[in-house]
Amino acid sequence: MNFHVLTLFPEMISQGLQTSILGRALERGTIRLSAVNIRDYTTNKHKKVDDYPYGGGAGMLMQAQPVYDAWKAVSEQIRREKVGSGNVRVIYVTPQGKTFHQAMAKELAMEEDLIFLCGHYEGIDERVVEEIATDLVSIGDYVLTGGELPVMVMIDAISRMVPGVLGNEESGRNESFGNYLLEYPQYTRPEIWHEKKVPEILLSGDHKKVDDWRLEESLARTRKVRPELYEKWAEENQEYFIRKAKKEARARKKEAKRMRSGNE
Ligand code: 6GU
Repeated sequence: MNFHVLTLFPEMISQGLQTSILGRALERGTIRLSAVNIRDYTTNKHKKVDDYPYGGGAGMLMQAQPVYDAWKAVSEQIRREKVGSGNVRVIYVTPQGKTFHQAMAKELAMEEDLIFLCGHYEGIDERVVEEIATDLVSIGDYVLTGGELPVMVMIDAISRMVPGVLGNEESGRNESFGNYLLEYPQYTRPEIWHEKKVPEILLSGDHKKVDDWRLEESLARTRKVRPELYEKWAEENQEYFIRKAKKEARARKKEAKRMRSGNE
């Protein structure tokens, strides 16, 4: 996966993503990252890239020319290095976009190249956005000073869906949102900490019981904190509730039988 980021602050992107798991993926070449400085493409002799908005209003806007030329240079470079690759998606990160989510990360992880465009100041001249952006994406309902942090968030989420980035292939799948559920609580050594003991069942070695316990914890957590996610899961997993009801009925029957035999 090749990430290309058009930004006024390239060092923020390259420094922000070279640590830990993504740092290792970058070293290995599982993902590649190039942060392109939009300012390098301005034709203005003072290197200016912004100007006042027509119609007035607060702040400055990024001008179309440097953004367009930076995009063009990157697109041409991608085309030169690839054989017959189709149009590369250009993701403009903006609070005006659709909200980013896990399924989007998974889908974008299937692309060979992705171009991200970071706005700054009050945004970018609409005409260049219309011309080059294929997707408008936000990371949530709050306003940030620029698109760099959102881009790093998206690149992180997308990268961990790229095969080979996570050491343990399992951890990409079996986790929050992959199946609408929040993850269950986890514990590591020591067994007792601040007088709190690790739940007994996790020490039992009974994998079936551990899995059941974890699912119950996930469900309880999700239902409490994210009821809308819980409802979605419940809708798609009705057989789980049927199985559970049957199991409980069996347990009641067994208990009743035990009580009867005890009374005899
Ligand atoms: Cl993508 N950009 C900015 N500037 N602010 C945001 C955002 C993006 N997503 C949420 N807030």
